Amino acid sequence: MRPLLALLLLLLLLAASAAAAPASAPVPTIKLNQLGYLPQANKLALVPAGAGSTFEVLANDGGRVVLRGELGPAASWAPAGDTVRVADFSAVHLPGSYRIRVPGQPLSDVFAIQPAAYREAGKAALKAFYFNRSGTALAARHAGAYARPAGHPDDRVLVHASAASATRPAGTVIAAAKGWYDAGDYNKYIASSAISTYTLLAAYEHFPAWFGGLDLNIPESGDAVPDILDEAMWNLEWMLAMQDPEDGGVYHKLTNLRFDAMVQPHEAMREPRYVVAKSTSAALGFAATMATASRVLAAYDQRWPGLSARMLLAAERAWAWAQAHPNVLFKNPADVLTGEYGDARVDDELAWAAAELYITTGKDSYYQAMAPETVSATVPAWDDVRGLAWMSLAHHRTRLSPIADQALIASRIDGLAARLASEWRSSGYRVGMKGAEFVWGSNAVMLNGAMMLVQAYRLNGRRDYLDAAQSGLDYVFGRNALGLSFVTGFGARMPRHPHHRPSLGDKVMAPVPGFVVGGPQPFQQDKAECPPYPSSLPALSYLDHACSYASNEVAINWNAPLVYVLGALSALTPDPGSHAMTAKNHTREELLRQEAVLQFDSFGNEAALAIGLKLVELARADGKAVAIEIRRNGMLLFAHGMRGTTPDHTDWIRRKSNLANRTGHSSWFVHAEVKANGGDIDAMPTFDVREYAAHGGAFPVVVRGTGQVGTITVSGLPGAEDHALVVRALQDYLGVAGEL
Ligand code: G3I
Ligand code: 9MR
Repeated sequence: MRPLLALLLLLLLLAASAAAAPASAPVPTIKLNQLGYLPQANKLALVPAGAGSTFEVLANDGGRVVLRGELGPAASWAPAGDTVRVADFSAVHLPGSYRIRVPGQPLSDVFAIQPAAYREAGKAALKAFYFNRSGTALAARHAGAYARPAGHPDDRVLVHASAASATRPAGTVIAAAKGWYDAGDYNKYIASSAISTYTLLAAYEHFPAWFGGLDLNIPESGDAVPDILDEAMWNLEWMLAMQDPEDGGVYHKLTNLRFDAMVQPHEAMREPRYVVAKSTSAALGFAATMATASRVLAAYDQRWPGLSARMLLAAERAWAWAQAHPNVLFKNPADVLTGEYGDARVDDELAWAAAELYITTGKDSYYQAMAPETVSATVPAWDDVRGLAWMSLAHHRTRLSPIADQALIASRIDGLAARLASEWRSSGYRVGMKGAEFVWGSNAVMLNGAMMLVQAYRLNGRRDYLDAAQSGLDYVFGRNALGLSFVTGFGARMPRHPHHRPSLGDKVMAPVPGFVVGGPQPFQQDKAECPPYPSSLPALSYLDHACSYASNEVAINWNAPLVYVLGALSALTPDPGSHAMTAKNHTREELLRQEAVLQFDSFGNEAALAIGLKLVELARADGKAVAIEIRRNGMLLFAHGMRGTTPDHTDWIRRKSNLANRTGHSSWFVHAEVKANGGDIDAMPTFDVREYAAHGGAFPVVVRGTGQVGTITVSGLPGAEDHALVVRALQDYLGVAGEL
């Protein structure tokens, strides 16, 4: 056959199979994370019960057995009606590709263990936001095969009767351009935008080095701003336009009267678009997001002059509107049939907005308005955002004013994580979700749960919280009842027919990559429009069919926690070969020995410069970003913040070096001491955590015969790694060989 003809036939065949009912890929018997694992992560796979009691991990090249293990006890998981045993192969660290073998079962899929396991997926999950941009053409150089003309410019939007005001009567034309399409539809809603945009901003705020290093190949790539923030800006600009300049109120959504047909954005532009009614939930979600953005973007005032201040003003005006209109709940007007995002309770939005405004402004009145003792912590969702308040307070805890109840913040985060981790430990599938939590967007329930577990791990370093978060990601990438990676474009088996208008309307076979689909849930709200579901069990009630908006749609507020968790696990899971691994296990005596050996005969400006530059060089070689300060008798001799570091690191340096100055020891030594004595490093009785941080990274500069004259301090990595970096630089400078 002529090659061209063969290609044509192949394309026809592929097209036919895409249009037909979805072919159900066989469910693998051994279920694992199809994206792979980080070398030092907890690594679990699921094996059907009754399949024997041992497993082996085989190297994929040649089948050498690298691990033999016992399967865990058979355990059931009601949401899937299944009983399984767990293969725990965490002990395999070496990067490579592997399979799992269980006697009598087909071999598992090939999976990888590698340090960058989540980098490409993290980039794609972020790039998905770019692919959902409204009001702009996607050029081939950025979008490849998914290039498309612009849709929905929204430069002429009508004020709907429900949103009419004296200065903007019904029919007034306003502009509210840019923003992301919400999901598989082409509308834009403040509720989902708020939690999504916040989650991206928080991802950067918490892990600036990891996220700051991602090049997304979007139009703004290469400017002075990390791509993740440029992408967030696309939606923030739209959100700003959703505020009525007259009274500070915020429109609930910008939509057609009814959903567009299942066509490409530029083909769907005949319907008029409206801003629809203001609501309290929109004003508060807007206030929280703008307060966060004002804080995170403050460092980029040169790029966007005055923007940070303008956002804070917008946030405070929206807050004031909500104070004056505390209970305007949104309902779709009779002629509007698009997504409602109606929310019966706004106390959680109020707590969240108050918390963000408190953190950004430092005004105690906002803390009081939050009434924190009345606010519980739950897994975030578009209609329940109180968990975000705790997440932000926990991240900023050391810089809060004295009014903040530090113990309450820690206990809310830990209490939620403890509940999720206990469910994780006892569930057959080793996930933190019960049957009742399988609602529309169940995958995002899993991912937001993982995001909250990450907060607890960051707070108290309990490894089981990190492991439970990892399990949430494993579930989404294939360790689930369907054996399916729920993210388009990633995994051995993945959704091919998401409810996503751009994916359906384009000429490309594969859906736009990087989107997590909603996932299984038993209510099947779309069943009148779909072929029968294969099961009504919560974790099996799923259709890989474009009809299925209730189980197979994509949405910005589901992708945002995917982005967060991919980055968080990459940044937090200890790095193998890194110096951290050795530093972590040092005894008290060994840490004291470092201090005794790494002393100077003299310490001047040149020494500080050489050591500072050495630190930069070592960090660079490891692909890490750190901030560094070296002082002698209080005077600054060297300071540098590598690309990806933030003012937060400067504050860590201040507090870690305070501790080294006060105690005469490395801050990592103090950390180890406090832990060994059963203390809480974030609530030390003798040290105010606002002034002192017992985390590794500050090392005393001791001149023999004189005593301590200064400090060398690094921030940006987990404490053990910051400390180990300083030790390595000092060894190098002082010529001290061997393991220290
Ligand atoms: O929480 C209750 C649960 O307690 C109850 O047992 C269960 C069964 O009634 O329902 C649960 O509530 C569901 C809720 O989602 C949970 O978040 C509602 O039934 C369900 O209708 C609701 O679905 C929302 C859906 O819109 C329909 O309004 C989704 O949350 C929401 O993510 C989705 O958002 C849509 C937009 O409207 C339009 N754009 C696409 C987007 C994604 O599908
Ligand atoms: O495409 C719409 C999707 O974004 C929404 O989540 C979903 C529920 O509100 O509705 C979808 O639109 C469908 C509509 O509700 C019913 N008729 C068919 C539409 C496209 O499948």
